[in-house]
Amino acid sequence: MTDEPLLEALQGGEWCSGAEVARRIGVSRTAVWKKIEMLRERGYSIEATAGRGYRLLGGPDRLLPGEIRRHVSARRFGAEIVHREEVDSTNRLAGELAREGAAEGTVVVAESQTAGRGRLGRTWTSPSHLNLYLSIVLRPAVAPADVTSLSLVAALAVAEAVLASTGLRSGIKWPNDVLLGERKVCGILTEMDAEADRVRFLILGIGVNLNATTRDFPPELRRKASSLRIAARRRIDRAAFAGNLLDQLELFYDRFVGGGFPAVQEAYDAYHCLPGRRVRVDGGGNPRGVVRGVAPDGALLVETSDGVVRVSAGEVSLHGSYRS
Ligand code: BT5
Repeated sequence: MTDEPLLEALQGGEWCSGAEVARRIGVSRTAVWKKIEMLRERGYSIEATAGRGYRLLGGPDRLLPGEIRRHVSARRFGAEIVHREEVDSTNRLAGELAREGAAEGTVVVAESQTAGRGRLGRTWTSPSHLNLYLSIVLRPAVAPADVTSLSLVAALAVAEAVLASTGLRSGIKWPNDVLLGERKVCGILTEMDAEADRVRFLILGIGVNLNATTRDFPPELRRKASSLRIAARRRIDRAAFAGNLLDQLELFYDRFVGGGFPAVQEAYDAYHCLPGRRVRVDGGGNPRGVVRGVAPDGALLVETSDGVVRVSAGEVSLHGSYRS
C-alpha cells in the first residue's frame, strides 16, 4: 500500500478520527498511526489529538527522493536519487559520484546551489527551495563527437515536461535554452569525462526556474529570466515536475542512443523557435543570417549572404527582440 490513500483521506485539512481514517483506507488504527509517523518523517505536518483524530496542516515543499519517485515511471533514471539542502553545484557532486562508479541514471538534486555553473564559467542563479537544480549521470555508448547533440535532447525533455505540468508550449532556442515568452526558464550544462574515442561518463545538469518570482532574480536577470510560476500564474509542484522530467529524459535519451539525433529531431523541431529568425552567432566564424533549422547531427543551419553555414557550437543572439 502507498501513503496516498492516507493523504487523500486527510485532504482538505479537516479533522478526521483515527477510526474513520482506518475505515477509509482499510487498515487497523495502529497501522494508521505508523503511516502518520512515516508521513511526518517525509516532512508532512500532521496534527494529532486524542479526541479529534488527525488533521493535515501542510505538505513538504522538498525535493525529497521519495516525493520525486512517486511521480517517476522511468526505470533507470531516478532509481537512485541523492538530495542535498545545499551544495556548491549538483554537476560537481554528480561528477564525484560518477567517478566513484555511480550507475547511469543516478540523480543529484539540491534545494539550493552556492556555485551553480553555467557554460563558459558563467553562473546559474539558484535561490533556495524555489526551483529545480538536477544533475544526472549518463554513460552513453556513443563517441565523444556525438555527445553535443545530447543537450538538445535534454532541452526537448524539459519542453515536454513544461507542457505536461503547465499546458504551456515553451520554445527551445538552439542549442538548449528553454524559453517562455522569450525569457529563459531553463539552462542546461553537459560536462563530459572522456578518452579519445570513448565517453567515460557525462553529467547532464538541468536548472529549471519553477516557483521563482521576478524579485527572486537579481536585477540584471529580471528582464531576461522567467519561471513556470510566472508564466502559468500558479505554484508548480516541484517533485511532480522533477519526476515527469526524468520520465521524458529517459524516453528521449533512449531514442537518441538508439538512433542518434534524427530519432528525436521531429520532436525537437516542433519546439525550436529560431527557424526563420535573423540571428548573430558568436562562434563558428560568427555568421549572421536567417536560421534555416537544425541539421541531422544537431548543428544549426544559418543562411548568410555567402550561403548556408553550419554552426556546431556558439551563442546565438536574436536580432530585434534579443534578450539573452
Ligand atoms: C546555462 O548556462 O544555461 C546552463 C545552466 C545550467 C544550470 C544547472 S543547475 C543544475 C546543474 N548544476 C550546475 O552547477 N549547473 C547545472 P549559460 O548558457 O552559460 O547561461 C548562463 C547565463 O544565464 C547567465 O550568465 C545569466 O545571464 C543567465 N542566468 C543565470 N541564472 C539564471 C536563471 N536562474 N534563470 C535564467 N537565466 C539565468
